[in-house]
Amino acid sequence: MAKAIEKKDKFHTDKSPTWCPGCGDFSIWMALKEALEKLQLEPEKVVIVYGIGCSGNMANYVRTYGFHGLHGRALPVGEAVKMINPGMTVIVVGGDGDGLGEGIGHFLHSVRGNHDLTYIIHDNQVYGLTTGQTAPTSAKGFVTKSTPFGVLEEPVNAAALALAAGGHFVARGFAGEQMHLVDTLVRAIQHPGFSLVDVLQPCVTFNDLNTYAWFFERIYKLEESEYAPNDRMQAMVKAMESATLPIGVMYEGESTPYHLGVEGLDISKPLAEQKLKPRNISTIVEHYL
Ligand SMILES: Cc1ncc(C[n+]2csc(CCOP(=O)(O)OP(=O)(O)O)c2C)c(N)n1
Ligand code: SF4
Repeated sequence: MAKAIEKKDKFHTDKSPTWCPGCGDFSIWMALKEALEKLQLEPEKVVIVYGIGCSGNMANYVRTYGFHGLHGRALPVGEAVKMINPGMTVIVVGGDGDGLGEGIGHFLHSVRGNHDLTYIIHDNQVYGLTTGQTAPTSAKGFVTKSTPFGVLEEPVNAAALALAAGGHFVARGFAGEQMHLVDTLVRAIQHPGFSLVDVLQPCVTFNDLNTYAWFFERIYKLEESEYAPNDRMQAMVKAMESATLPIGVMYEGESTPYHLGVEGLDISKPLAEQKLKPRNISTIVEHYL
C-alpha cells in the first residue's frame, strides 16, 4: 500500500492548485505528471522552467527541479539548463501571453536553435492571471476588458510559427482530451531537440468564447486519420486550419539538438562537476595590444 502511494505521488507536491474549478490547467498538469511517469523519469532528473501566469503557478504542484522565470523569459532559462546539464530532461511551461506575447522573440530563436526541451503552451486565448485581458492568441473581434470594442489584430498561431521557424516537432493538444495529451507529451519529451506542444486550454473564468463545448465542436485527432506527420508543408496546412482544429503531432522530422553541435562542450557531466581547464590566451591578448 505504502509503495503504491509512493509511486502515485512521485511527481506530487503537498500543495493544492489554486486554479479555478474546471480550468484546463488541471488536466495539463495531470497529463504532464502521467507522461513523466510513463517515461519512467525520476523527479531529480527533470527540470521544469515556468513562466508567469496561471499556468506558471504549476511550479508549486510538480515535484521536480523547478525554476519560476520572468514573464516571457522561461525559454532561455530552459536552454541554459540543458546546456550546462545535458543529462536532465528539460520542460518549459508557460501561457500563450507569456510565450507568444512577451516571449515571442525567444520562442522563434529557441525553435530555430533546436534547443533540446519540450515547450508546453497553455493556450487559453486570454490573460488569465491578470483577470482577462486580450492575449496574442485571442480571436479577432474578441471583447475583453482591455479591448471593449473587440480585438483588431489577427491571432498568433504557435504551431504555424514553429513550423515556419524550422521546428522539428510540432504538436497540439487539448485540455479536454487528457489521455491523448499524455501520449502527445510522451512523444514530445522523447523527441531530441525542441518540441512544441501547444495545448488548447479553456479559461472558464475569463474566456466565454473558447469553451470546452466550442473546442469539442472543432477538434479532431490527427492519429485517427491517414495523416503522416513527416511533411512540413502538409503540417503547415494542418496548423492553419481554422474551421476545424487538428490535435496531435503535426510534424516530426530529423533533429540534432543544439547542445550536440557546440564545439568544446563536454556533455559527459554537468558543468558544475567539470574542472576548469586553463587555456593560454596570450596570443589573443597580444593581437589587441
Ligand atoms: C513583462 C511583464 N509584463 C506583464 C506582466 C503582468 N502579467 C503577469 S501574468 C500576465 C498574463 C499571463 O497570461 P498568460 O501568459 O496567457 O498566462 P495565463 O495566466 O493565461 O495562464 C501578465 C500580463 C508581467 N508579469 N511581466
Ligand atoms: S483565471 Fe482562467 S486560466 Fe486562470 S485559473 Fe482561472 S480558469 Fe484557469
